[in-house]
Order: sequence, then C-alpha cells, then structure tokens
Amino acid sequence: MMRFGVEFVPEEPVEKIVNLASLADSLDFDNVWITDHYNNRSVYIVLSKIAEKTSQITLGPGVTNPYTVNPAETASTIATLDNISDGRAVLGIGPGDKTTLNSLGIEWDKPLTRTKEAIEVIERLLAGEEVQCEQMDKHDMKRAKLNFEFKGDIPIYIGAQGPNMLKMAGENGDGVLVNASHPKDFHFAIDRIEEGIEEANRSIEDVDITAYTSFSVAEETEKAKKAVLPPVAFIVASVNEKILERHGISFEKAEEIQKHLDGGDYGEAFASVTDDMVDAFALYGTPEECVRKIKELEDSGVTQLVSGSPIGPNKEEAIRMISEEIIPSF
Ligand code: F42
Repeated sequence: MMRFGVEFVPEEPVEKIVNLASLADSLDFDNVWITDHYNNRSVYIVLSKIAEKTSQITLGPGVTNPYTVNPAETASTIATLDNISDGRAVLGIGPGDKTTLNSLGIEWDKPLTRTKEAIEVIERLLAGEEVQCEQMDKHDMKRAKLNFEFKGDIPIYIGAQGPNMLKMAGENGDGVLVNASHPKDFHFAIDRIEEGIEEANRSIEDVDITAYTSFSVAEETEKAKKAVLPPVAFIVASVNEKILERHGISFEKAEEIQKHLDGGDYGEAFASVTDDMVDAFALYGTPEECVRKIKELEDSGVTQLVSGSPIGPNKEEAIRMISEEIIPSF
C-alpha cells in the first residue's frame, strides 16, 4: 500500500511549518520530513516542536549528513526525538548537499563510504553498543556509547540518487529517499536498489522506496504547474547530463537556466523552464492528474510518495486536497 509523506523546508518560520505538520497529522499523513541545511532553520528544533503538536505522524530529518553532524551526535539526537514523540522518529541520512558543504569549506571526500560507515555507527549506538571503529576509513570512535534509555529500532532512510548510493541504500536502508518524480527515474533507481537488496539477502518488502518529489496540486493544472517552475529550474541546473538525456532535455537549455540562476536572474531562469522539464522533474496537476501520475510511480515499485516543495500554490489547501482527493484513491 502506498504511504504518504510531506516535506517542509525550514526556510519558512517554525510556527508555520508546525501548523502545516499538525494539519497533515490530523489528516492521516504517514510521514513528515524536514530538510536539513545549516543555512536554514535548525531541523531538530523544528522537529521537536512538531513532536509536541502531533500524535500519530512519523517524523524525521530528510536528510541529515555525516559531515556537518558527527554520527554519535545524530544517534543521540534521533533517540531523543524518539523519546519525546513516543516512538515516532525516523532518521533520513545522506551524503549531504555538495554546494552547501563547499560553502563551509568541507571537502566531499568519499561521500558514500562516509555515509555507509556513519549508518553503521548510528545503528550500533542505537543497539546500545559501545562503539570503537578502528577498522573504519572515515570515522574514528574510541569508546562511544549512549547513556540514556531509548528504543533501538529507529528506521533509517537513505537519501540516494547515484547508482552506487542506490545499491548501498538497498543493502542497508529501511527506506530509500529518491529525489525524483518520474517513473523513468524509478525504473533506473529500483534496479540498482534491488541489486543491493539481493546482495544483502534481503527482500524488496524490507525497503520503503520513497519518491521524494517536487509536488504541486491545485484545482487547475496551470496554477499547479506555475508553482513548480522555481524548484524545477534549480533541479535542471544541478542534475547531471545522463539524467537530462534520460528525459530528452537539451543540455544547452539546462546550461542556459544555470547561467541565469548563477547570475541571480531568477525571473529569466523560471521563464526558461520548458514543459518537458516540468514533466520530468515535478509531479503536478489537478488531484485527478496527480492520482494518475502517483499510480504510475506505484506500478514502478514506489511505496511512499513524499509531497515536497512547493506542494501547491497554497500549501494548506494542497495538504487538504491530498488528504481528501488523492489518498482515498490508494
Ligand atoms: N541534502 C542535504 O544536504 N539536505 C537535505 O535536506 C537533503 C534532502 C534530500 C532528500 C532526498 C534525497 O534523495 C537527497 C537529499 N539530499 C539532501 C541530498 C543528499 O544529501 C545527497 O547530496 C544526494 O542524495 C546525492 O547523492 P548521490 O546519490 O548522487 O551520491 C553521491 C555521493 C555520488 O556521487 N554518488 C555516486 C554513485 O554512484 O552513487 C558515487 C559514489 C561513490 O561510489 N563514492 C565512493 C565513496 O567511497 O564515497 C568514492 C568513489 C571515488 O572514486 O573515490
């Protein structure tokens, strides 16, 4: 069965996000994910407020990284979030956003290895072990151990796009958060995830394959589409050539958008987004159109749909529409 999640970016005021998360909680969404970038508001402060104001929804960072936060610190924080939310915490972790890390002077060395090892450290700490990691490449714990009571089995979701990361996520994750909106990308991703699942002798049911989409729903298609132009412009400017090729998008047009964004000319960048770009990198439309597109993702093997930014021209209305006009079809 398809699960439904919603993502918020804490560039918006905490109060606003908490109110929207509380609405999603009351409307039976399964998950709320908060993105993590140091230049936005603090992910865990937002999550702890959400924990107070919600009662059934699962909540977590989507995603933290092992560069700006030591994995022992992540284990402690997620266990604390689990304490205060009566067992509703999930951990989303990935290698981190390269551009953001660059601006902090952090080198993205061996991002896959560092993420994989961090997950091992976190899992062992959450199992109550004292962790020493002399054999690890990127971490060097001597005698790390958590010193309070917590429930150990917090699900770990791995943010992954690249072939190796997807495979690693299939081997190690309780879920995979794939930043994509189109079935073509999921055919590619799920093949890689399955390789990992096989290698680890696991089964596909063990892994919640999550479409972390750029989402927009409205009563009119055009209104929904207009709201996704900004995120799609940023996606087009940052994805690699192979992904553009997969969707038949011209590299030159993508470069043009990148130049406009780099020059701070956002109006021009958003106006240059073409229909094939929007169709490739966003899930948008009327509730009926969204249902049809989500069913295509479900057929390709997706098990959780996360409505990510913008969600719709009006976030609150969009959350109500998802609950009333989309979720009942699944
Ligand atoms: N990043 C953030 O900073 N904050 C967020 O809130 C956030 C949310 C989010 C949600 C979903 C999602 O899927 C990603 C999200 N991200 C977020 C981005 C995330 O942190 C990563 O930047 C993103 O997922 C990119 O990951 P990727 O899967 O493309 O992996 C990178 C590291 C990559 O290059 N992978 C390659 C691959 O094939 O998978 C190669 C990796 C590899 O094998 N590396 C080797 C190693 O050991 O690390 C080294 C290889 C060598 O040659 O040295």
